[in-house]
This record gives sequence, C-alpha cells and structure tokens, in this order.
Amino acid sequence: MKTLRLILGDQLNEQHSWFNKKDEEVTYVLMEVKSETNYVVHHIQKVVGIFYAMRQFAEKLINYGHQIVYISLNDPINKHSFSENIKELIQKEQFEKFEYLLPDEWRVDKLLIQLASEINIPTEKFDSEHFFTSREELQEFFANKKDFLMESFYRAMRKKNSILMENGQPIGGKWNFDHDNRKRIPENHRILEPKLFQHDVSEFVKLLIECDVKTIGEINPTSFNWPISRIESLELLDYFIENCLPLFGTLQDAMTIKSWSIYHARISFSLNIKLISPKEVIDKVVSFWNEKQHCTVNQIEGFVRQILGWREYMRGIYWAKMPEYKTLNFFEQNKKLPSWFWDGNTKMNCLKHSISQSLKYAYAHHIQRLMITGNFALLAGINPDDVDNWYLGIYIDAFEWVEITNTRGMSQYADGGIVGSKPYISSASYIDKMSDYCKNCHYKSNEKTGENACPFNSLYWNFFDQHQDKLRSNFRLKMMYSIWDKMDSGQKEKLLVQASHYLNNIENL
Ligand code: FAD
Ligand code: DLZ
Ligand code: SF4
Repeated sequence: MKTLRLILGDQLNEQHSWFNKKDEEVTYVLMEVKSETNYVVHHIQKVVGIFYAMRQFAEKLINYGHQIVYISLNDPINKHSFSENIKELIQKEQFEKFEYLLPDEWRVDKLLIQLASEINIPTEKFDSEHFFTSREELQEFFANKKDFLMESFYRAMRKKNSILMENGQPIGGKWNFDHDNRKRIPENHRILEPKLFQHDVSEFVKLLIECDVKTIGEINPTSFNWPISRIESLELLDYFIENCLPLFGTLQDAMTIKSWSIYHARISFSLNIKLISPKEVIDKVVSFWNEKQHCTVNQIEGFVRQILGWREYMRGIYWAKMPEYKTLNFFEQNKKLPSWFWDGNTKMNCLKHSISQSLKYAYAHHIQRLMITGNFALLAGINPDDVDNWYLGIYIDAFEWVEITNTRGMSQYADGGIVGSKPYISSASYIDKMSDYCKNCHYKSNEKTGENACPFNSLYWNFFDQHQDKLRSNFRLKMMYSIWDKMDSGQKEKLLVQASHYLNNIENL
C-alpha cells in the first residue's frame, strides 16, 4: 500500500524500527514549516540546529535507500503547515495510507488526530521508540494518583529496568546520593573546556533572514557548536563520560562566571530530537563505570536520576495534566518579564551572566535556569505564560513536554505543587554559596535593605508575606514563616518597602 510517513523535527531516531527495511511503497516526509518556527520566538541556534539535523537525517535515510520528500523553508510548494503539506502530498501522489510517530507535544498530537479525521485514507500511529516508558505505561503509573512523587517514580524505573541494582537493592546501598553532591567550585580549580563542534551554518542563517523568520539570540554563522548528527552526539556523550562525569554530581549545582557549562553533559538537544536515546546514554555511562570505576557511585547515580528519573517523570506529568497544565497560575502572577531578559542588560550579576550566556549559547545549566532566572521571575511576580514563552524560545533543548513541566511546575510552582513540594526560591545567600557571581556584583549580597541591597533578599521575604494564604500551611515552609513571624515589625516594613521599590523599578535593576 502506497504509504506516507511523517517525521517531525524532534523525531530523528535512525534506530527506529521503521527504518529496518527499505520499502518502495513507503515515502518519508520531513518539512521546515513556519507554523513551527513561529509559534514562539525561538533562539536562532535552536532553529538552525533543528533544520541542520533534519537535513542530515534526511540525507542519511536517502543513503540507506529510503524514499524521502524534504520540504525546505523556501520551497515554493511549502504551505507552512504540517496538515496542509500532508493533504497536498496525499492528493498529488495518491497515497493510500498515512502513518506518523506519536509526537511529544500535546498541540501537535491534537493536530495530527484532527488531520487523520480529515483525510479519507487510513492512518496509523507508532511509538517513537525513544523513551523508557510508553505513553500507556505513563498513564497507568500516574492514573488516580493523589500526589506525583518523582522519587517513587524513579525507584520504580530503577527496579523495572534493573539499572544500578544489585540483588534487588540499589547499588551503594542508597537510592539517592544528593547530599554528597552540591558543592561549590573550589578556589583555583581549572574547569575543563567544553567539547564544541564547528559547523558552517551560513546558508541556514541566510535562509532564516530571507524567509523573515524572527529569532532571538546570537550565532556565529561559521562556527555552530552543537552536535547535529548521531555520530557527533555520541562523541559528545563519550567526552562527557570520560572527562566530566567524575565531577558531575559534586559540582552539578555550582555556578560560575568562568564557564557556561561546567561539567554538564550538554546532551539535552541530542536527546530531545532523538539523535540518541536515554537507554543508550545510561547503558554507556553504567558500562564505562563498571569497567573503569573512574568515579564514585554518587556521580553515576546523580546522572542516572536526571535521565531515568526527572526526564521521564516530567513527560509523565505532561501527559497526565495537559492541556490544563498550560493554564495553571497558582499565585495569580501577572507582571511582564523585564526587557533585560532579552539582552542581559541588568546590574544583577547572576542574572546578567545567566541571561547573556543563554543568548550567546542557547544554553544555561539547570541551577542557572532554576535558581537564577526562574527564582527571580517567581519572586518578581511574572506571569507564568511569559516565563514559559521565554524558556521555550531561548534554550536549544526546549520542547514543551519538558520545558513546561520544568518551568511552570518545578520553577514557578504555578501548578500549586504537582511537581515540587515547595517553591524553589532563595535569597542571595544560596546564590552566594553556590557561585562566584556576588563577588563582582553592583549589589551587596549580605545587605537586605538600603540602596545597594541585593534585590533577591527583600523580594524573598516579600514573596512569603504576599502568599501567606497559600503557603503558610506548607510543612516544608514552617521554619521560614516562624523566622518571618519573629522578625520585628520595623524590619519587616523596611523589607516590604524595599521590595516594592525594586518591583516598581524592575526595568532598572
Ligand atoms: P545535565 O545537567 O548534564 O543532565 C543530563 C541530562 O539529564 C539532561 O541532558 C537532561 O536530558 C536530563 N535532565 C536533567 N534535569 C532534568 C529535568 N529537570 N527535566 C528533564 N530532564 C532533565 N530540559 C530540557 O531538556 N528541555 C527544556 O526545555 C528544559 N527547560 C527547563 C526549564 C527550567 C526552568 C528548568 C529549571 C529546567 C529545565 N530543563 C529542561 C531541565 C535541565 O535544566 C536541562 O535538561 C539541562 O540543563 C540540559 O543540559 P545538560 O544536557 O547539560 O544536562
Ligand atoms: C521546534 C521546531 C522548529 C523550530 N521547526 C520545525 C520544523 O520546521 N519542522 C518540524 O518538523 N519540526 C520543527 N520543530 C520541532 C517541532 O516543534 C516538534 O517536532 C513538535 O513540537 C513536536 O514535539
Ligand atoms: Fe545576584 Fe544578588 Fe549576588 Fe548580585 S548580589 S549576584 S543580584 S544574588
């Protein structure tokens, strides 16, 4: 039967069983469409990276002998919509069947279900064969759960997949080694240089300008640094395992002006567009460790938990809670993001660095996303829709299923506690403890009020005061409320006035 198969820009999985055999009846289609480049303003490196990876993937399939239709951004036949392009192809080429891989995004899932109802040929959908858990398994796991604890999910996944297990028990005798991690970067420690690729992407940059695609961020057209193929993604992974993993867990929460990625893997882009799979990442990490024992178990466990735990868990929450999740705004926050989120032009050194490197590299590591930009947005009362759009646009690895659960859930607590048991907020003391940002900041991390006091300090207490009705009963915040209650009223008043002054002058911070 003459069949058309759709491959989306984040479904570049050459290990998929679809490609096991060549079939003259089957044609694959990939398309660069404005509906995807424009649904949010993306970082230029994200669009270029996806298009480049899509094109090399299409070429690879052609070399394997598959039949491919590739609709590029400036192709005259391009209608810039998945549905319209597919309908046109079906009609023109007389396809008798349409097949697609389950998309990761709710919006595209609905779009393809709608499309299937509008074309009068049979449609079949297939698993993307990427995740540890299928959508059905996730549904079963999360069905009728009152709370969605990541730790229970993670342990179930460790057991089910026999990862880091010995005789039914976790290797090292503990499920979680978090307490051994979380150190600051030692003085005089020289951080390893990140492994970078160098691609000339001038033609893509020209294409985006020519087609009037609006983007944010910077790019060096003659030196694009991200992996765009499976081979490069595996090279980056090997580099991480051999060189960065020994310090991954210990320094995973550290931040510094000296490095934009420290010992992080930078494999999220490769993973999210499916050039590599989470299973092969974990298998490689664990087998290298078994063979070489080049680091302690807490580094390995810390890393496995991110991929087997957090990544799969966030996907579970997404499919259990969408589309309502996208509308949640627990604290009813409604302010706009300050304009310096788009240029890094702020006197707050931590935000200046985290935002500037995001614009430069389309990347910030987890703690910068959570405890600098996210922390500030939450304390400043920014509307979670704005926060989501910023995160979805700016990071090369941002796809809604993993972006929204991290942003709206973990970072903004806009879901009222589905992902996290308390809001991730901090004053300057945490930032000073984990980074070298405060040393050269215009503001003083140890001052709470006064002209140069760090804004995080007053905004932090202001947040507790503003949201007492929603947070006072939270067991994990009892201690903070007891400190706030004991503070003398003059000091409280000063803090609230200081916070209000900063919020009224947010553009000038
Ligand atoms: P490493 O620190 O080296 O971790 C290894 C891998 O673990 C990552 O590649 C990733 O696949 C996985 N991982 C780690 N933490 C998480 C997590 N919380 N959720 C899911 N996977 C995780 N990750 C995305 O992939 N896309 C996003 O759009 C995204 N948005 C985020 C927004 C906010 C506000 C926050 C706080 C986190 C977000 N994350 C997102 C999670 C995390 O920050 C990134 O996965 C990580 O920074 C990617 O860099 P890395 O590959 O160097 O990760
Ligand atoms: C993010 C993105 C962008 C910018 N452009 C395209 C595109 O032109 N064609 C495409 O197939 N996919 C693109 N993507 C990735 C999609 O947004 C992603 O595949 C869906 O959201 C499903 O997760
Ligand atoms: Fe950030 Fe405050 Fe430290 Fe400055 S003093 S870097 S604003 S935490």
